[in-house]
Amino acid sequence: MSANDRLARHFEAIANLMQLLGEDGFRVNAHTRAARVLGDLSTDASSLDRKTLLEIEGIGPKIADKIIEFISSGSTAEFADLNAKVPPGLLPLLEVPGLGPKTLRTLWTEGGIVDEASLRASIADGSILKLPRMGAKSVEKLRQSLDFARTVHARIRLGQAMPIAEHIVARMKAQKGVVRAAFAGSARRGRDTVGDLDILVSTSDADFKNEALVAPISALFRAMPEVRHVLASGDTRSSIQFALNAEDQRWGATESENPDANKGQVKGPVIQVDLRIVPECSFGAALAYFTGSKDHNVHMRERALSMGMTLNEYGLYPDDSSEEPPHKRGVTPVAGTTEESIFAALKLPYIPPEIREDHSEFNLNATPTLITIADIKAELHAHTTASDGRMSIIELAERAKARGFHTITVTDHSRSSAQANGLSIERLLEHIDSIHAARAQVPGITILAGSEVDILADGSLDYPDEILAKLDVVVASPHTALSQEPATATARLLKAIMHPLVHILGHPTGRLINRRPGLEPDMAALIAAAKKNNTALEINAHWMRLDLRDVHARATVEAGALLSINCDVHEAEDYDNLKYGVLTARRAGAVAESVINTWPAEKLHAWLKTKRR
Ligand code: DGT
Ligand code: CA
Ligand code: CA
Ligand code: ZN
Repeated sequence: MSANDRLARHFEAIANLMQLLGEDGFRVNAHTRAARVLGDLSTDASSLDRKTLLEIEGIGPKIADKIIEFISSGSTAEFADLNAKVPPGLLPLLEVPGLGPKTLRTLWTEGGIVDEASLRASIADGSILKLPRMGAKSVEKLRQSLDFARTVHARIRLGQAMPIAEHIVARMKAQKGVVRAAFAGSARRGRDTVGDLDILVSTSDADFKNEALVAPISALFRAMPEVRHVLASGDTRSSIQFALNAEDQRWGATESENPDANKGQVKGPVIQVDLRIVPECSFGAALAYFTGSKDHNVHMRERALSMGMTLNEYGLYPDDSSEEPPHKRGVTPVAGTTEESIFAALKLPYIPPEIREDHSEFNLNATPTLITIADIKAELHAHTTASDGRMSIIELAERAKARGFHTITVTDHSRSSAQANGLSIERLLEHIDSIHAARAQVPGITILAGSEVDILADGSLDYPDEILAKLDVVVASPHTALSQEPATATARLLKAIMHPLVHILGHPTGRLINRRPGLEPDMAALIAAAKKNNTALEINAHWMRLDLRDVHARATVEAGALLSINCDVHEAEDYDNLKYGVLTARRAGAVAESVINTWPAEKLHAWLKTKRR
C-alpha cells in the first residue's frame, strides 16, 4: 500500500469514527474529502512540505498538520482520541455490506450494539426491528451479510498476511544467532486466505543447545511492538496475536477463535503468528512439516514408513521401531537440513510448496516447472486516469516497461461502469487515439488499445461489435448483478466467452474475498467453452479478488484452456500483486505455456489477432 493510500485510509477512518460519534457534517466532510484527495494524488504526499500540501485543493491547515503528524508518527492523536471513545468491536462492523456509519451509530446508541456478537443477538431476538430504519427486509439482508462473513471470518486474506510474514521473517533474520528464517504454512503454499502464520527460525546446532542464546530470540518475537496478546511463550516456540493496523480494520481480520486466547486481550483485528526455533540440522524437516498441508504431511509420513523410515519435524530417521522418537535418542537422521534432502531420500522429485495438497503431487516423475513471476512479460488489464486508474497512459507503460514487459494493454472501463468513470463511445474513440499517440513516447514496449467491457446482466457487452472490433484487446468482466442464480450466471458468462471479439474473461466470478461470494457459474461449462472458443480465463491477481481461484484455475489448466494473469492495474503498486496471481496459478499446477502473459510478443500479438479476422 502506498503512503497516499495509508493516509487516505487513515482520514477515512477518522471520518467514520466522527460519524459514529455523531459529529457534525462539516468536519466529517473535510476528512472524507481529504481522504479522496490523498487517494487520488499522483505525487507521494510524504514527500511534500506543509506549504505544498496547502496548495492542494481540499487540504486546509488542520488537515495538513494531521498529514505531517501521520507521516512522522504513523498515526494521529485525533484518531487515537476518537478511537478510544468507540467500542473496539464497532469499527470492524463497517465492513459489513449495508452497514454505514450513520446506521451503525443508531444501532450502537439506541440499540446498545457494540460488536458482531451483540448485533447477531439483536437480530436473533428481533429487538433490532424496534430501531429506526430497521425493517424486516434490511435486517434479513444484514443477517445474510453476517453469515457470509462468518464462514470466512476466521481467515485473513493472503495480501494482508504475506507482508506481515515477510516483515517478521526480516526482523528475525536480523537477530543475533539466527541462521535461517522463513514462513511456512498456508501462506507459503499461497492459499488465498490464511488462518494463522507459521514462522520458522534456525540457529546453528551448537547455539541451539545454549538456552541463553535461543530464549532471547523467542522473547524478541513476543516483544514486537505489534503484539497484542501472547498466547504461548516458550524458549523454542511462541504464539502471539499480531495487530493489523487500526485503520486497516477490514472485515475478515479477526479475534482468535480460541475462547481461552481471548481472555483479557485488547480487542481489535489481529492475526495469530506461531514461531518455532529449530537447530540448523532440522530446518528442512521443520520447514516441510510446518508448510503442510496436513494431508500432504500424512502422505509423506506414510511413504517414509513404507520405506522403513520415520519422518517428523526434526528429520527423516532410519526406523529401529523403538517406542521413543528417534530424535530424542540422538539417532543420526538420514536427512533434515533441507527440504530437498528429504524429498531425495524419499525418492521423490522436489514438490513445490504450492501444490502440497495431496492432490496429485505424489504422481509426479519430475519437479514440475511451474510458472514464476519472471515468466510474465505482459499486463493485459490496466486502467488509466481516463476511467478509475491513477496513472496516465505514459506512466502505466513506463512502469510496465521497467518490469521488463514487452506489452501493456490499456483497458479502461466501459460506459455502464459509471461509478468507475467508464468511457462513452466518443471518449473511447478519443482514448484509442491517445493510446496510439503514446506509442511514440514510450518506445521499447507495445502499447495496445483495449477495454474492460462490462458483461451486462443478460450477457451482452457494453459496446457494440463495431466498436469492440476497433480494440486490440477486449477483456469482458462482470461488475454488476453479482448475486444472480447460478444458471443465469452461467448463461451470461458463456455468452461473453463465446463472443468472437472477446479475448479474456476478466475476474470471472466477481468475488471479493471475505466481502462477497460473487457469481457461482458452472465452471466446467465455462472452461469447456473457453477452450473451444480460444478465450482466456483471467486469474485477477489482486489479493482482494484472486478470481479465478486456485481450484478453478486448476480445472482450467487440466482442461488445456488458456489462463491470463493480470494485475488489473489502477496504480503503480498494483503491479506488485502479480505474486499473488502467480501463486494462485502455481497452486493450479500451471506452467508458463498455459498463461498467455508469458508468451513472446510475436506469439501473443498473433493470438490476439486471431480474434480480429
Ligand atoms: P491455516 O493456518 O489454517 O491457513 O493452514 P496451515 O496449513 O498453515 O495450518 P496450521 O497453521 O494449522 O499448521 C501449519 C502446518 O503444520 C500444517 O499445514 C501442517 C502442519 N501440521 C499442523 N498440525 C498437524 C497435524 O496434526 N498433523 C500433521 N500431519 N501436520 C500438522
Ligand atoms: Ca498457518
Ligand atoms: Ca499455525
Ligand atoms: Zn473489473
